[in-house]
Amino acid sequence: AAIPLKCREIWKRYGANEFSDVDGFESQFVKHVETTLARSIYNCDNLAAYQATSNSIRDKLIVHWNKTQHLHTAKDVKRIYYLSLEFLMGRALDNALINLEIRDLAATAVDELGFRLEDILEVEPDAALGNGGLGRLAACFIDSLSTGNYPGWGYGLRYQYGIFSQKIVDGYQAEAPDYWLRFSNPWELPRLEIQIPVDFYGYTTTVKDPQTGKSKKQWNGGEQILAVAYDFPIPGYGTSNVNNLRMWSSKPTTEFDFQKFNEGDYQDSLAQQQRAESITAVLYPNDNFYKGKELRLKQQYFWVAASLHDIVRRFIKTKRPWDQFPDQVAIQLNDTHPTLAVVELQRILTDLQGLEWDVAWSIVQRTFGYTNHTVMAEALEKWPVDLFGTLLPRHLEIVYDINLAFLQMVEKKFPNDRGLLSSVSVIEESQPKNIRMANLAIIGSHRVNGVAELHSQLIKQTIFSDFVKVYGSDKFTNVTNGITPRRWLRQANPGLAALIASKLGGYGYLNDLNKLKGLEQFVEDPGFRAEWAAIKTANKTKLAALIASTTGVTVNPNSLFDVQVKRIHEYKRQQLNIFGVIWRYLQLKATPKAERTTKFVPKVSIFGGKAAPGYYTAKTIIKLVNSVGSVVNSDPEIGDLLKVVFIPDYNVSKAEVICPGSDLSEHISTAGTEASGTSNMKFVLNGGLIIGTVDGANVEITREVGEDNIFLFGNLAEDVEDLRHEHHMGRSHIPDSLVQVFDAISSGQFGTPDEFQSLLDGVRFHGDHYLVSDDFESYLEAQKLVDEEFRKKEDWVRKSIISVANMGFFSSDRCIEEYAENIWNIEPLEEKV
Ligand code: B1H
Repeated sequence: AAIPLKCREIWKRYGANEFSDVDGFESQFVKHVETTLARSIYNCDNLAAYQATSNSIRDKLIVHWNKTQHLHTAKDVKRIYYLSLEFLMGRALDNALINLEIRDLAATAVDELGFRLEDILEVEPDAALGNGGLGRLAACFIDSLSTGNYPGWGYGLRYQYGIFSQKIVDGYQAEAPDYWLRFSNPWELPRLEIQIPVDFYGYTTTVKDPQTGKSKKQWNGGEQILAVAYDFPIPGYGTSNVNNLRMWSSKPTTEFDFQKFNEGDYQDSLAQQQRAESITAVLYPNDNFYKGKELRLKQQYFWVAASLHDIVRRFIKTKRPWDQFPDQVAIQLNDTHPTLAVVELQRILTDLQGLEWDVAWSIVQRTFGYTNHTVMAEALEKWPVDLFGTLLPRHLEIVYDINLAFLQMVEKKFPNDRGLLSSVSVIEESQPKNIRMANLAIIGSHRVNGVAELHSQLIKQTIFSDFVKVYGSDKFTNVTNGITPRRWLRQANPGLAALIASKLGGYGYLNDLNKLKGLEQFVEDPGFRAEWAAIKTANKTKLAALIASTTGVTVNPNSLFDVQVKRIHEYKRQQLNIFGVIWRYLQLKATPKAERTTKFVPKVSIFGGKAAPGYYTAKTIIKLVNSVGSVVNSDPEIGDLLKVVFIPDYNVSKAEVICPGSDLSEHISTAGTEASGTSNMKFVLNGGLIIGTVDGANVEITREVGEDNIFLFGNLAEDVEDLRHEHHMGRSHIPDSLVQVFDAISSGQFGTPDEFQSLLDGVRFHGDHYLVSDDFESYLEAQKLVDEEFRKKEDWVRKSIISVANMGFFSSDRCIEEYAENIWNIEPLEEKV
């Protein structure tokens, strides 16, 4: 109901007004302490100060959020919806202060109120609703959507537990729950009135449409669960545009099973309802690995159904004809996890809205785009047909109909090609049968993109080559990943960001990252280089403090900090790194004391990352790193020449300390396995150099920064297949250096060798799938070169500056522009304030 005209004057007069100076902030802060938190000057600790600060900033965001949403509705713009099962956001407060450009103001205000901003920021728990690169990419993308003034929403799940917190006990990983919602979360707006019913199970029937007289299919769901919306406002930088990230939480319906009640089973009927909450209870902790669990499929459908219902409802309000749906709505599938959306939209359009199949299908295809993030077989989603059909009986019928129409099209184009049909079919005719979600995503989308040039080429040549045959190669494209410079430079590295701003005439480069190129003209300025180097040292000192507080190991910031932080996975090859560290240790010990410092640069080898709880080999690698660390770090002969540490519980906020503090970082996946990598970009943007294989985005980083500024090694993707074949034919060659490393481990030099045996045997006897033996020597060579270059201090700084100057391409702002132009067909719209 609209407010009567005569009343609106009062509304206008008292409409929410935002603070714009220190006084204004302080008054909001105190108001929140006293009313929102019901605390006072006498019991305001850092937690309360964090909450009062966050609530004050959030109020400001909401004012902009409302204006932005109103504008988008009024202008009836096309929106992009980014569907991702993971959003690895990290902390929100510092980021909001930076994007709103009120960080200094807030720092002054909280200081005047008796607090330190740094302490307040540390109170915030990470929103860790993601595993690794895929989830963090989604977080960078929504930041760039807002910054670029694109009308864009994210849709995800509000897990009560994010990725587990990692403890190291006795050198082993132990998992503990991440209860990030322990205190109320000021960054979310519960929309308890938005409750969308989602059905599961049940059966299908054929009914007669009373209007048309035609018969049609109907799904009679068996179990109903409610999706409740929680909204996270996403501020952009240099704009007042605030987009929305909507996260669904599951809860029981208020429907009550009276039949059970009458049977006297009140307790049980309530208990069953409570189980509804388990759907969004926890994030699955697997990175790059598929596991066919029913609850996971339930999560996927729950999320997709609620999101599409929301999107469709918003479209219906515009009163446009259905064929304009793709002109108003673009939906991006972040991996295959939301592929059910293809089926659900087809169901909504046909079963519920009464559109003809072909008309509906054309709308579906024009709406979706699909991003592939991996070529590794073990990560590709395939749902058993039986499981799928039990949970979603109507959707299974639709999948079969989609597939039938598709295969008929293929058969017409390529008659009698059984091999082609069986490879592109959505159904894998195995025992038991599976639904190949990637095939469904390709068929249901108008565009498929990979996440780096090499990877986008590989998907066309390998896993999706038969689809290139069917559709031609224009359907396949590339959008190389990127990162947001707000969080990954300004927030993580305020010192470097300020130095750059002083040279480039302010912080304008933060949303126009190609401006970094202007730094090149200062490379030969010794004063500038000295400042650059001093900032790196300060950041290393900060990292050393993190290492000391989390591992108890003291490291010298003058050493070379060599970092590998990312999920622990055989394909990422932390084992190659630690074998190299052992080799270095053996060499050090074998070198006469007097010669050690001339031959070796003092080095700290820094590891971090989580292993999936069920991934035995990954956990063994963590144990080996810690075992090597405890031997090396306590060896009095070695001292500062080598330290080995494993930083526990690697997460976004730790990455913000680690990336700026590295001299060298390792991105050493078996060629062809790391689709892109994004931490490689974060390290280089913070003035670190990288050692890496010719894989993923390393290739494009090399192109941008120049071959002289990166340490590449190893076999190429095109040779991997042949090398694996050689191993399987029993023609493996373990280089002598690696034999010595294995002997040292087997001799018990790093603790009980039994538990490491399988790790070594994987290389020696089981085909060395990740080609550790093939790349080991080349890796050691590259590391040797690193030592030599690191000694030339001034040249190293030059490399660092030139690298940063050429990182403009890797801003996620550029990614979003490319998606907008080539996939979403969407324009930015800026609110003029
Ligand atoms: C990436 C995943 C992934 N690729 C399945 N695939 C998951 C697959 O929970 N699951 O089932 C979770 C994650 N994640 C990463 O995506 C790639 O390995 C990186 O190379 C890439 O940079 C990143 C973003 O594109």
